[in-house]
Amino acid sequence: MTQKKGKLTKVLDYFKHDDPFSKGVAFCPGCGLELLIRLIPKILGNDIVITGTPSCSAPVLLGQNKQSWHTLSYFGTLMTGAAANATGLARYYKKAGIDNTVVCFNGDGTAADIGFGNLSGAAERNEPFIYICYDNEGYMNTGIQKSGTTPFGASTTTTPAGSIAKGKNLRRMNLALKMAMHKIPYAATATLSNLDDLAKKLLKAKEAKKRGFAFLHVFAPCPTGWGYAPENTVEVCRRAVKSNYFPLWEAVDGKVRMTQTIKKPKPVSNYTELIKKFAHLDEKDLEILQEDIDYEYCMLGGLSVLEAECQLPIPAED
Ligand SMILES: Cc1ncc(C[n+]2csc(CCOP(=O)(O)OP(=O)(O)O)c2C)c(N)n1
Ligand code: SF4
Ligand SMILES: [Mg+2]
Repeated sequence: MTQKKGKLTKVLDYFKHDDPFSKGVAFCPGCGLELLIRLIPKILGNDIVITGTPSCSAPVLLGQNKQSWHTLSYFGTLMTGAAANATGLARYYKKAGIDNTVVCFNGDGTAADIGFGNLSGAAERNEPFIYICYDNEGYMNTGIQKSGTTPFGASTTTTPAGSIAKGKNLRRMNLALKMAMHKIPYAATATLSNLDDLAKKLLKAKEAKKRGFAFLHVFAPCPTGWGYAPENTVEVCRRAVKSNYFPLWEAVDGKVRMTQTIKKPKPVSNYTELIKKFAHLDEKDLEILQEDIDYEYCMLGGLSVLEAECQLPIPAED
C-alpha cells in the first residue's frame, strides 16, 4: 500500500500499512484483542517485532500446527519474563544498528500481575521498547480468572457471584498510572471506540521509544468472558469512556494530561448494564464501583491540572 503524505486528519489516514493477519483467525467473534492486534501493524508498520506470553493472543501470534496466522516477526516468551525478554531484543537491535520497533504485547495477567516486576524494572531502566497491555480484565485464556485489573463486583471463575459472594470484593489497580509514575517518556490509556486517539498514541509511543520506554494500556473487552453480545465490543468501549470507567489520558515524563474530558459523564450503570459479569450488582454495589471511578477520575484530573499549572522553580541567578 502506498503511504499518504501530509498531516493526518481523518482516522483512516492513520491506517497506512497492510493488515498482516489472515482474514479468519482463532479469536472469538467480537474479541477486542483481535481488533487491537490488527490495528497495531496497520498504524506502526509491518516491520515491528512483537513479543508476548501465553494468553488469548498467543495461539494467533505463535501460530498453530506449524502454520502462521500472520507475516510479522513474533517471539513467544514466559509470563514471568516478558519485559526482560523484550529488553534483550531491543538492546540487541540497538547494538546491531537495526532501526526497528520492539512491541511487548501482553494481557493484564502478565502486565499487572505475573510479569509486573520485570515490567517495572524495564520501565525504571528506560529500555527502548513499547509495552502494550491489552486489558480484558482477567486471565481469559485459562478460564476467566480474576486479575489485578478486574473491577470491583465483577464475576469471574475465581470471584464468582452467588449466595456467598458477589463477585470480586476488591477494587482494581490503576496499572497505567503506576507505569506513568515511573516517569517514563510516554504512558497512555486508549481503547477501540476512539480510534484516532489510539492511533495518535501508538505513533507517539513509537516516537517516544527513541528516548526510552513507552507504555500503552488498552481497554480491550472480551465478549466471551464478560458476557455481552459480540457486536457490542465497540459500544462497551464507548460507554466505558463516556462514564469515565476508562478515562483517556497520556503522560509524558510522568506529567499527566487528559486527552478526552467528558463534560457530563454517564452513570456507571449505563456501562455495566451491557455486561453479564455485573448483572448481579445492586444499587449499593454500583455505588462502590461509581465511587472508585469518581475518585480515580478526580485524581487524574488533579494531576492534569498540576501538569498545566505547576512550573518548576527557576533557580535564582547568583
Ligand atoms: C507463570 C505462569 N503462570 C500461569 C500460567 C498459565 N497461563 C497461561 S495463559 C494465562 C492467562 C493470561 O492472562 P492474560 O495475560 O490476562 O491474557 P489473556 O488470557 O487474558 O489474553 C495463564 C494464567 C503461565 N503460562 N505461566
Ligand atoms: S476469550 Fe475473550 S479475549 Fe480470549 S479470544 Fe475470546 S473474546 Fe478474545
Ligand atoms: Mg487478560
